[in-house]
Amino acid sequence: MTSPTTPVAGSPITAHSISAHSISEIAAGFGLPATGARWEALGSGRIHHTFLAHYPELAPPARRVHQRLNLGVFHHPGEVMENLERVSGHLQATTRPGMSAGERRRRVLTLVPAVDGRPWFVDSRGDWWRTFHYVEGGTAHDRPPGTPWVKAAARAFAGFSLALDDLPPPPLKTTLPGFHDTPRRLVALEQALLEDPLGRAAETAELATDLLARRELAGLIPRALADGRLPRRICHNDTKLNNVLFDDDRPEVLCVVDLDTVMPGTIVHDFGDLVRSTIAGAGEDDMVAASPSLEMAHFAAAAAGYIHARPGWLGATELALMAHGPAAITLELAARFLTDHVTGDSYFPVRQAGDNLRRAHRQQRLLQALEARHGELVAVVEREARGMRDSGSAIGTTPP
Ligand code: GN1
Ligand code: MG
Repeated sequence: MTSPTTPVAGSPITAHSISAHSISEIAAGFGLPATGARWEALGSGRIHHTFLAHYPELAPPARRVHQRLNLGVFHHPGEVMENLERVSGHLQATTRPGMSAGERRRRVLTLVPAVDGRPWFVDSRGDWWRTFHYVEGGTAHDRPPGTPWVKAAARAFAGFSLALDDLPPPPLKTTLPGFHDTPRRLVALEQALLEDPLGRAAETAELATDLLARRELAGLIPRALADGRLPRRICHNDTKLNNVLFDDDRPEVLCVVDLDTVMPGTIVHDFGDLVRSTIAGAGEDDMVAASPSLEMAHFAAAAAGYIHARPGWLGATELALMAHGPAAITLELAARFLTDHVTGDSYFPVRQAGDNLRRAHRQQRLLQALEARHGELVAVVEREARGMRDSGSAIGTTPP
C-alpha cells in the first residue's frame, strides 16, 4: 500500500512542510474550499500526522481535522478505515438518542467522507488522508489536571467497550496483529539485540536483561486470554490519557479518539495503559533520576471508573488481573521503545538519538515502582470491587 514517495514511519512533517498545493489537493479531495484555509499541527500522537484546518469559507466557518495515515505502521489502511467507520457509525446510532446531530459529533468521532464517498482520500503522492469534524470545546491532556479527569477517562474508555458490546458481526479487523502480545514483544527485543544493526546493543544490556527477565509477567494476560479465562471484548487498545478529549472546562469526557487499534482485546490492557499514562508524576518523555512516585489516588480513580461503569460487568478474572495490567503494559512499552532504539527509531519518532532509550528507561522505572506497590494496587481493586463481590462475583488477590 505504500508508495515510493511515502516517507518512512516517524519521519517528521510539520504544518510548514505541507505545501499549499497539497493543502488544496486534500481539501478538494474532501469537498472543502481551499481558499483561505489555514493548517496547523495538532496534538501529540506518535503515529499519524494530524492537522487542524480552519475553513473560513464554509458556512458557517468551521474547523476540520486532517490526518495523514502512517502506512509504515498500518499496512492495511482500508481495514483500519473500515473498522473506524463501523465503530463510529455504531456509536453514532446507539448512544445519546435525542441529541442533535451537531452535539453528537462532539461526542463521537465523526468522519467527513471524501468526494467519491469513501472515508479516505489518496493524494498524488500516494499518501492516505482522512478527515474528521473537529470536536469544538474539547481538550486533550498529556497529564491529568487532577484525579477527577482520570476517573472520567476510565469511565469513558469502559463505556466505549460497553457500547461496542452489541456491534453486529462480522468481527472487527485486527489492524495490528499481536499488538498486545507482550511475550512476542520480548522476543522482538531479543532478536533486535542479536542483530544489533547499529551497534547499540551493548549500551542497553543492563536494561534489556532486566526487561527480558520478566517473562512471567509478560505471559500472564496472554495465557489467561488463550485458555479462555479472560474474555475478549472490543477494546480501544491505546488508552493513553490523551486519547480522550475532555470538555475544556470540566473533568468530563466529550469524545474517545484514536480509534485505529479498536479490535478484540482485553479490558485489563486498556485499564493498564490508562493507569500507565496517568499514575506517574511525569510524562513519557520527562527523564527522572529515580523511580517516579505513584499517584495512588489516580489509580483508585481509574479502578473505580472501570469497575463501576456498569454494575457487575467485569468478570472475576478481569478483576483479578486488573492490578497486573499497568505493569504488563509498561513492560510491553519499555520493550517496544528499546527495540525501536536498537533498530534505528523507525516506529516512534525521536528528536535526537537516544530518545527511545530514555523512554524505555523511564518505563522501566515506572514498572519497578508499580511492582514495588503491587500489594497496594490489589487492595485498591479489591476495595472497589467489594460491592460486586458481595453480590456474588469473586476476586482473588493472586492471578487465577
Ligand atoms: C502510540 O498514537 P499514540 O501516540 O496515541 C502507540 C501506543 C503507545 C504510545 C506511547 C498504534 O500511541 O501503542 O503506547 O504511542 N500506538 C501505536 O506513547 O503503536
Ligand atoms: Mg493518540
